Order: sequence, then C-alpha cells, then structure tokens
Amino acid sequence: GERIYNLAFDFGASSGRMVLCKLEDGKLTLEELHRFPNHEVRVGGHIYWDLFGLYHELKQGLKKAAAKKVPIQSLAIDTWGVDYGLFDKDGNLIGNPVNYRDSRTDGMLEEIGKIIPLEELYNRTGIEFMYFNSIFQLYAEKKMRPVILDNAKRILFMPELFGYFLTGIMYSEYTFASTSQLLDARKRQWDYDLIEKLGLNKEMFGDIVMPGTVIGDLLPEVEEETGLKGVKVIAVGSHDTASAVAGAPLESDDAAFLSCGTWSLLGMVLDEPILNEASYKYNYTNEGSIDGKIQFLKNINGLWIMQNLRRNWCEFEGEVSFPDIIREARAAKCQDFTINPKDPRFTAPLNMMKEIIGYCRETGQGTPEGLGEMAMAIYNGLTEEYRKSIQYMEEITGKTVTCINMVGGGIQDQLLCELTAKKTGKRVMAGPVEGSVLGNSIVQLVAMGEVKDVQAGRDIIRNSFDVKIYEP
Ligand code: ADP
Ligand code: LRH
Repeated sequence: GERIYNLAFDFGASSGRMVLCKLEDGKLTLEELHRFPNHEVRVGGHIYWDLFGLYHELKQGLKKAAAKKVPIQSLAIDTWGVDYGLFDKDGNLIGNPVNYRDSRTDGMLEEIGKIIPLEELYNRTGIEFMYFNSIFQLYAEKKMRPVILDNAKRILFMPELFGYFLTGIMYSEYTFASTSQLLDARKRQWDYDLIEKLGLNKEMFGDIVMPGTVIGDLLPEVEEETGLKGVKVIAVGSHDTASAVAGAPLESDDAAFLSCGTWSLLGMVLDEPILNEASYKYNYTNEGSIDGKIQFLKNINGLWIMQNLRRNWCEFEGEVSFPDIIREARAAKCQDFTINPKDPRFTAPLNMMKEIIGYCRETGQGTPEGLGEMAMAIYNGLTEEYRKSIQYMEEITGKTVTCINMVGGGIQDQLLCELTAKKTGKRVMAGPVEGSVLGNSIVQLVAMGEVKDVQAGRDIIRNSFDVKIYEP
C-alpha cells in the first residue's frame, strides 16, 4: 500500500530523540534515527539548557533522515513544558534559555500573590502552582534581569524556538502556551489582562495556533545544510505531555493516563476545565490538550529522582543501568523505605543519594543500605503519590478510574508498573513507550489530511502496538 512518512522530534528533559514514523496499511511503525542526552548546564550560579547543542542534534537528525531517501511529508517538534527564549526587535535571541529547575523563581509565588490573589490566578488559568511555571520565570526575569525583558519583543517557547530556527516563522501553540500559566483556561487565549497586571509587555505574546496547524517550509539554508527537502513543519501538541496524551490509546473517558518520564503526569482528558474549590485545594492542573480538550492532571516529581540516583551512583560507586537498579531493588533486604517526592530537597540536588538517605533518617526510618534500598524508597514514594493523585482526581471529577494507561520511557521499568497497579488497585495498561512521538506523529497525519481525526489516529496506534497489562 501507500507509505506516508513523517518525523517526530521529542525533546525530554533527560534525552531527545528523532523518530521516522511510517504509516502503511493502517499501521504505524517507528524507526529511531537519532537519540542524544539532554544536559543541564550549571554556570554563574544558574542552570541553563544547551539550546544550540540541542539544535545541532536536531539537524544531525535531519541529516540522518535525508540519508534514508524516503519521501518525508512533514516534521514536528515537542518538548518539555514551560521554558522559553526571548527575542529582540530584530529577531535575535536575547540570552540563553534558563532551565526550569533554576532557583531564580524562589519566592515569586508570594510576590505574584501580592498582585493577584492566588485563588483568582488559579480560577483564570486553571494551572496548578508549580515553582517553574513560565509566569514565575518571567516575573523573576523582570525583577532580576530587567535588561532582557526591556528589550524583548517576542517570547517563543522551546519547541517554537526550534520551529523558528528551522522556518524563520514565529508562532505560539496552544498546548505549550497553557503551561505558562498566562492563558485563560476557558477561552484558550492569552489572558492579556493578567499579563498587563504583572507588568509584562503583552506584545510579546503572539497569536495562538491550535495543534495540527501547518506552519511552513524549511528555510533554504536548512534544506541545503541537512539535505532534507520539501518537508512541511507542523505545530502539533508541542508540549510533550500533550503529545503523550494524544499518543496514549485510552480505552474510554474513564481511563487515566500516566506519562512516565522525568516527570510523572497523571490525569484524565476532559472537554472543559474544572476550576473549583476542590481542584484548587488539591492543586490540579487544566493544561491544554489536543482537539481543544483539557488534560486535567497532577504533575508529580517523577523518575527524575531515579535518573539522578543512577547518575550519582555511576559517579561515585560504579556504572549501573536502569535494569541493574531494578534488579537491586527487587533483591533489597528492606522493601519499606519511602520518600516524599514533593519535598523540595529532591528538586535539583547535587547528590540525590545524600538526599534520599537524609530524608529517610530524618523521618525516623533508619538508613537505606545500598542502591536497592534507595531505589525502593523512590518506588514507594512515587507510587504512593500515584495512589493519592488517583483518589483526589476521582473525588474532584466524580468519576471512577477504570484503568491507568502508562506511557513514556518509564514503562520499561516493570517494577514501577507492577507497583503502580498494586498500590493504586487499578488495572495498568502499559504502552506504548514512545507515547509522545506517536501523539506527535498522528497530529501531523491529521494536519496533512492523511488521517481523519485524532481519534482515528489513536485507533491506528492501538492496532499497531502491543500494550502490557498489569493486574492489581
Ligand atoms: P524524558 O522524556 O522526560 O526525558 P523518558 O520518557 O525518556 O524521559 O523516560 C526516561 C526514564 O525511563 C528514565 O528515567 C528511566 O527511569 C526509564 N528507563 C529508561 N530506560 C529504561 C530501561 N531500559 N529499563 C527501565 N527503565 C528505563
Ligand atoms: C514533562 C513536562 C511536564 C512539565 C515539565 C516541565 O516532560 O513537560 O509536563 O510540567 O516537563
């Protein structure tokens, strides 16, 4: 049959990947062409991203794609949320994008609370209070580095930065914009009144396009450098979580999704935001999703803790892989240690082992011995958060969750999937791993008129990939 190809770039906080997606006879297949680590860069007391290093990797991916010599229709980019770059009047980037874990946002919630009551801020934007939301980053920037904001004429969020470098076109996409906490959750448009109240220049925030919009062509110099020609650039659900939700083959409206990467995003898809006392109290978020829907979810500090345990163990004790850690955890003598992943000490520590041990000691649990017991403390802490989040979500929505559809790199961790089913008492459907890539790809297919709608795209995903069931 006919073969349709597109390219999905998915930049996570821990790694980036470029995948060649092929649709043939109603089935999607994936070929990973390029994968690279994403590092935080600590310098001058701040934490940044290596933006141009990432753009370099993106172009390496495009070169590999060109070398495949297949007709590629389109490409799209999704990334982690909230981070951005600012441009001057001539279209030049001012400064290097800051990593959301940077401590410049400390105290900004309280500052903004003096300008607008936090409950009102929640009721307008529907976004849970997370220290790193762009609203807090921008406000910190206004206070601490005014020279940048004074000269900024345009804000572009992470995926849009790459889109601009590739096409020369500036755009703002709905799902990502929602993570800024500057969007009106009901209208799905910038809340200009809020933006002005904060003393930010509203001209910086451009017209919003919905996921599934064809943006344009690659710049001639990009085509020449990479050898990739005639490919359309598309705005998809450019927030990785929106793409992950699009790519999760949810069995019904009562199924929850759990996107497991650096963060754990646990929630449900709704038609309209829930903005009431309960959602405010439990600090649930109403992010923009594809098809103008809302992904009602809880942001849980996730496998970030495991990534850093692994990194530090490799630095100080010797090389270990994730499967090694799982084996150690299963074999650990004490299975009961637990941490609270929400504790700020786990946000950006230099040594995660020290924090896990410190937490366990200070909470009277004794000292976890070795890699396995530390890993168990993470598993128990995470799955306990999943359990509570499901319980609160059922309370807020009045729904009963029938099943949890886990997607993302974390589902390769069978112990995590098992414990999630056990702790929450819900059936777990794990798969596919590359949820964001698939969501990215099907929204491209819809934009190019190859697939009727996102629902039809989800059916294709269901027919193309196996899921693994874990009973509680
Ligand atoms: P992000 O997109 O946020 O960078 P991913 O979705 O790639 O994150 O997920 C990364 C996580 O997946 C790692 O932190 C690790 O916990 C888990 N993981 C990756 N590979 C494996 C593996 N082979 N076995 C078990 N877990 C794995
Ligand atoms: C997951 C994610 C999450 C955001 C965080 C910054 O990768 O996009 O949805 O809250 O990163």
